Amino acid sequence: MIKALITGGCGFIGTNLIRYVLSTYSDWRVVNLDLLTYAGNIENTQGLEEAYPGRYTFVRGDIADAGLIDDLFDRQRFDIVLNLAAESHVDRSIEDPSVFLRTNVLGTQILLDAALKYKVERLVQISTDEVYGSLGKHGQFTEDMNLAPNSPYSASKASADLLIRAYVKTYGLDAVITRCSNNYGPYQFPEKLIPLMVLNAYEDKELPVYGDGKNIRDWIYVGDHCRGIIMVAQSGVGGEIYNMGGDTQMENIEIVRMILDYIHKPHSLIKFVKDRPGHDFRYAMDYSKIETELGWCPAVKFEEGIEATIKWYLENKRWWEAVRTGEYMNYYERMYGGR
Ligand code: NAD
Ligand code: TDX
Repeated sequence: MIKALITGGCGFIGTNLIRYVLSTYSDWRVVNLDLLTYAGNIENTQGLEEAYPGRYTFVRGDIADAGLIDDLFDRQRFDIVLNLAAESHVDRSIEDPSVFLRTNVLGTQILLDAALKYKVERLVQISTDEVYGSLGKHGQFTEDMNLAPNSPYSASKASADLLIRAYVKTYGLDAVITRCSNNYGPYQFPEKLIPLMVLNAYEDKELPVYGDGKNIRDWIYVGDHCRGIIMVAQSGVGGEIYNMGGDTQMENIEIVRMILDYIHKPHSLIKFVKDRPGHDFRYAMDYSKIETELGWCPAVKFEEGIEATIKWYLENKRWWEAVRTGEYMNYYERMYGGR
């Protein structure tokens, strides 16, 4: 049996990852450590204890709580740690960077210390394309590029990546970093572009597009990312970094129009609003390293993935009504009211 700690397992990617691991690898046991912040939803993993007896456990806790982490690692003796716990939304990091530093930087360092102390065989850090900064019209990010983060969120993720490099070099920790482009799919919190636009379109609300809508992201279906994370965990080389991308560069406005067309709503719902400060223009990933070395490439075509995702939101109204709490409504008003 492989004993894995997955942090942030009640969030978007974590939920998809845990479901993928439990259903695909019968020799993996998973402990999910999640603080259940506004972005974490215990309902996402409901039923897993019963569906996979003895293979899934939930622990509520903070990766930045050194005492709790030490105790958990001491009791569980993990073989592998996959760190997805994070504050993940750029706009929130612009409002208040402090919690991003606490969770994304300090929390990672506490996990690294525990991994060293309890001789974890491998730690996988789930990082992001945003650490490389922004591209102009041409080119792609490669793993050897300098880090040039532009938001407090991406700066916190880049800081964690640098800490990992230091723990590999200084203490000989076996750690690998994955850097992936924008994910979409089921269970994504409706503060991010795609679910926010789907729900607003469904409810005939305005669709707030930042700036001129011409910023470009490279979209990947979350299942492809999860498959890549496990490949890196199993076969990646310690100390290395692996980019993943979806081969789908699209302007935000194109995606918003696609969503409206799919739900049969008019383009007149689109509202161009004040741009995000420091808004990165374009991300694009060169994933040839993981393709050549580990045989990974994205499998889900955007047209299929986006259709399945929109369908999931339309069929899971109860899920998104429950996550749009008072906190969410306040956030929405602060972010978009009068913008
Ligand atoms: P998310 O915001 O949906 O989920 C984050 C989860 O972490 C939540 O369940 C939350 O409760 C938990 N969490 C937050 N702070 C915690 C703490 N201190 N201790 C324990 N748990 C805590 O995020 P996501 O989109 O699923 O992203 C997961 C990871 O993948 C993040 O590290 C993010 O940087 C990275 N990533 C995301 C994307 C993307 O497009 N969403 C792309 C590349 C990389
Ligand atoms: O209301 C909106 N209007 C809008 O035009 C929102 C929420 C977003 N946007 C634009 C901003 C971006 O150009 O859409 C694009 C995507 O925005 P987000 O969904 O906020 O994602 P992004 O900022 O690209 O970051 C995402 O990808 C990398 C994730 O949130 C990160 O966690 C991940 O690391």
